[in-house]
Amino acid sequence: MTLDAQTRRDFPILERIVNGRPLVYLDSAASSQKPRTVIEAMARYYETSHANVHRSIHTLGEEATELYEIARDRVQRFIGAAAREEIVFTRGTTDAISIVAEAVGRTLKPGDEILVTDMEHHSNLVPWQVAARDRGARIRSVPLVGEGTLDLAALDRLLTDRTRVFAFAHVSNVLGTINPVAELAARARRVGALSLVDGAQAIPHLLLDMSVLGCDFYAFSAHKMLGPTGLGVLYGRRALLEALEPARGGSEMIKEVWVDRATWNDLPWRFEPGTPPIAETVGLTAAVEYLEKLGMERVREHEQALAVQTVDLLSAIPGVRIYGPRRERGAVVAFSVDGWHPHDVAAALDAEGIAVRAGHHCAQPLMRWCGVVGTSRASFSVYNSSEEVALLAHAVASLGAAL
Ligand code: 7TS
Repeated sequence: MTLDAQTRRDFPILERIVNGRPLVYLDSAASSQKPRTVIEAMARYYETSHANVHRSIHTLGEEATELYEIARDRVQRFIGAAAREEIVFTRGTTDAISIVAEAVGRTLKPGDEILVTDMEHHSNLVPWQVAARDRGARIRSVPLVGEGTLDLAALDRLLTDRTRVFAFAHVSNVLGTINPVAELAARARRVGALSLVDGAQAIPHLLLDMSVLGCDFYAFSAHKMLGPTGLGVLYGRRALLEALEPARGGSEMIKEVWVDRATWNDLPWRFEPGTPPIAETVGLTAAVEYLEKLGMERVREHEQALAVQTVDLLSAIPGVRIYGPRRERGAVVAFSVDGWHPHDVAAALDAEGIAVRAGHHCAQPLMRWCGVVGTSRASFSVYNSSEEVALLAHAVASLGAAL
């Protein structure tokens, strides 16, 4: 059985009729849909166990705390982290990157450099710009070559003893390029730089193992991996998190407080000030269980096949341009249609019940490299089918014919 045939019925929203057609949801890179188990786990939590965490010794408080901490264990196992202390819950990928950028930012000196790449999402650029701005530090960027892969020769020149952090995407949200994380992290380490990986588009698609990747920090969002919005994860190597002075304060992250000073809590709570998104972690546990049951190898294979089928079908249509590597890619395919603004492509597809994203995809430097203001983009998850890709290709082909 294909993966979509197995999973489809688990996603209630996919039964929707949109503009008179059955919904074809090809925008999972922006946010994936949620299986019933995730929706029900969150509802059940609110109906039976809700209370604040880490503060109340009453039964509900203890149940909520246990569910919250179980989620941490599940995430630790899912990504192959060495210890539960290495899993910090955040509000999302953007928030996870910002936590590191703010903390490292306080230690930057004039002349220090932050290295990024030309394919980054704004979430992995702007927090670094803010961190560097007041410290006289400088942002440098690894250019792209060929179909949109990192220029590894340039990387050799750009990574120097001035580089404090090398921050890069695991999978590009536009090109679908899969970057060689282990190699990039090892190169960063050789010059004494920290490595931070934006895993927003990798976590829903690839089997991850932090012990193999060897990066220092890894950030991702629950809502792109079948889980709820408002929750993300920052993985950080324990010794580094221990050494990092938290930039954000409040309850939960402290041990003892006086009016003018405080001591910090243990990891990972040191980086989790305030009441966290609790129901969302319960939802994430259900999402992780769902993905584990499918098996990430199978997920990867399915989504890769859909992406390759999309590349093949769309690139055969006259006037359609595809961005990014042809074969080895994540679950996204960005494209443009001659004579059509990307928003008009998305609107025309929406009229047929097909949801794709159009615009700059929060990657304006990359759009400049592509030489466009925006693109349309189809992206895939476990519930998408080969038939849906064929419907997309048919609809895109008829746009060309309509000119
Ligand atoms: N990094 C990458 C590579 C992303 O694709 C996204 C979201 C983010 C960071 C930010 O994640 P957030 O959960 O903090 O918002 N990407 C997209 C996208 O491609 N279309 O909509 C959101």
